[in-house]
Amino acid sequence: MSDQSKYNENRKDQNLETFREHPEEQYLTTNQGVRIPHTDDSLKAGERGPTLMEDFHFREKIMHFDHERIPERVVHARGAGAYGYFQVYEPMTKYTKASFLQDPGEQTPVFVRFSTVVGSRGSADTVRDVRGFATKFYTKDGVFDLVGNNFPVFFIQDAIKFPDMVHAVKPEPDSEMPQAATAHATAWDFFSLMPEATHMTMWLLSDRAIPRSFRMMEGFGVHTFRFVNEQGKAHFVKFHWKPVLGAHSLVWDEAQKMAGQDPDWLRRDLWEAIEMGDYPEYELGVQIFEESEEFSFAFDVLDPTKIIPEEVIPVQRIGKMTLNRNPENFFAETEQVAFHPGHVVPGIDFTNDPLLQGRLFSYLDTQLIRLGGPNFAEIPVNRPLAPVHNNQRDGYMRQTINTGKTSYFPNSLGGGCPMLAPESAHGYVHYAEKVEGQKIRSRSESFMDYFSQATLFWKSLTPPEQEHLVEAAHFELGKVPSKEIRERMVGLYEHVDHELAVRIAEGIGVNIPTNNPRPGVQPPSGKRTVEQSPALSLENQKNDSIKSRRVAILAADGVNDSTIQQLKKTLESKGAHVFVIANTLGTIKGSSGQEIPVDVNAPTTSSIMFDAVFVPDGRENLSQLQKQGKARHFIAEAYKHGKAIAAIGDGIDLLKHANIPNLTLSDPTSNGGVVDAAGVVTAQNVADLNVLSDHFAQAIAQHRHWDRQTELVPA
Ligand code: HDE
Repeated sequence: MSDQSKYNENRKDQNLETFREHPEEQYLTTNQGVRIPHTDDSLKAGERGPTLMEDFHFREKIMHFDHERIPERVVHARGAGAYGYFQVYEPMTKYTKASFLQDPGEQTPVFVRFSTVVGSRGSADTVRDVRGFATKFYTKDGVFDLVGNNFPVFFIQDAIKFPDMVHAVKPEPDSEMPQAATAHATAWDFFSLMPEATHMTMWLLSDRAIPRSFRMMEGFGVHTFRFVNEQGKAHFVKFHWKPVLGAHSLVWDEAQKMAGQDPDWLRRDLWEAIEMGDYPEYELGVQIFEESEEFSFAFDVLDPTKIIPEEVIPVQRIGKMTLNRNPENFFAETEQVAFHPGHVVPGIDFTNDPLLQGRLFSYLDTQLIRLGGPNFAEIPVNRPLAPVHNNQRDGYMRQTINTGKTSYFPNSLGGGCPMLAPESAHGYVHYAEKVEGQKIRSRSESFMDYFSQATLFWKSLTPPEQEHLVEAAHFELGKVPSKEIRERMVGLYEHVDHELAVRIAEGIGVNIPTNNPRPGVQPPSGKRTVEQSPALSLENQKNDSIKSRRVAILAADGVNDSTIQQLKKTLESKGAHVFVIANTLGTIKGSSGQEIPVDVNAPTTSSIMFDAVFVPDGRENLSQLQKQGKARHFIAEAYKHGKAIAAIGDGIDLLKHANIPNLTLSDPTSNGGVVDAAGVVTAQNVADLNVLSDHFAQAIAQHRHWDRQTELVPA
């Protein structure tokens, strides 16, 4: 097979090219292709007279504009997408016949859309919310959509509760407030009455709900699915996405400020990373287990409010996805992409998870209202690369010109075509699961342990992560006027962990209810689970790289330019991006007289846009920076947010003027050496710059340093 014909990442790109419009060197035309010489004035009867009906260009232009909008997604309205490809590491033949999981030499094109859930299309990116992580694989055997989230569990167990849940979390219906947030009465009213949501609310209150970047976020298929192999044997499988950069989060203060300073933070980060060649990468992970193990766990594997701890069933990393191309048109691609958990390919099948089963209806249905009819699969981004032949016909906006006389099966006039595909020709055969039962509207008792995994989550966090969770609860529940609701929530958290409940109650003016029966059942004893799962803590994530991290250098005239150059060189060689920030754009003058280009001017930025900050030496530089409240605030805020900070020589003076109590800095009387105190890296002697740069890089890779006293920092 030649490289050209091999199934590879370019396939989808080539397929899209048929639909692209390129305006370069072209004349302006109407939709009918008639060239237009003038588009600034409508056709009128006299210069000051009425516009004429016959102005077809005017009518078409306005008509099209009037109809530019389609309904936004009822949930996950705000999102950002990217193209890329997936490659499996080893054939997964033993478990699944899915074609894209067989050949390590093959690249399967993908389109991914990341999203927030609650906010509308124009809302901010950094709100406290779940993030969607939906992947469309254009496989040889048709489209497979893995429509996941960045949390491995969900609020509810049965799809029939979804409209209630979404109505509760969305802006309240009378005032349409608040935007894009769960910190309001109806959300917590609902959660407080739905004990099954308790586990998910813990994730929502945790740092996972404010990711640093879509590129540093895990993804989860949530439900248990099935892998089915050539022999028809099935295994259960849970899907995970593991970001190669590790999973990292913002802090809440930063997230809130960012919503004002750059509401597009996450989509900008994704876009710019791809433009700069920092391609986001995620490994596909699977937890695979035998059907015979279905009842061996202390929870029901069909219950979407439960994880299978990685310490019970390890996550095998089976392949890697690389995102390497931004869309060319947001509406055509990111807005019109239509995901559906029911888009599966041979080798992947469903389970009876009642949330999954309900989703199988909802996603197809929602496309009808959103995209205007049943032909949405013909929209370029949605088109499979596998050929499509069937007897479905017509409908709004039909693109395909089906040839021939027959649109029914069986037929003889059309030679029986399109023919039925036997399993050997990759026909999809549903897994023959044995099912029987009485019609019954109720829930299995095996779904009714609502708390033990919320406890597992709490116990798996480190103390700083626990503190963030408690602070988040103070914020979220602090916005709930009803004392009864706040008290009910504390009552639920009391069943998770007494200390958790006490700490939350302290901040929101309620006591733990005295009459607080535990709803549901206790988990069965003697079955597989763990007391603690280190994999749940973000602090156990990979922190060995500073790739694509943003480092600010605060500078003014008189800065030591060779310090800047050297530090830049070291950090950029490790993949970071370094920005010189000064009061104005243009250039500043270095101490050697050299002009240094300014990358960002101070009025447009602040510390929250960076992962780390460096203050170089230079006497004049320092005397200017010390007079700038913004520069001092930059340091204090970065300190408060746990970020790596470094300064050398007299640059250290700015740290002293940043109002940070009890800072440990390198000793001015010592001859040399680098001090690294909780991610604040300093050296008096400029000759130590190389050692300092290495320490600084390690501090940046740590992501955040929580072992600091930040309460008194005024930022
Ligand atoms: Fe969704 N969800 N969902 N959801 N969901 C939609 O489909 C729904 C659920 C998820 O970037 C909608 O095309 C129901 C879990 C993502 O285009 C809608 C239930 C998970 C996206 C819908 C759930 C998700 C959606 C809205 C409960 C993680 C955005 C627009 C049974 C595993 C996809 C659309 C994109 C979007 C319904 C629960 C993930 C209305 C009924 C659990 C990532 O069909």
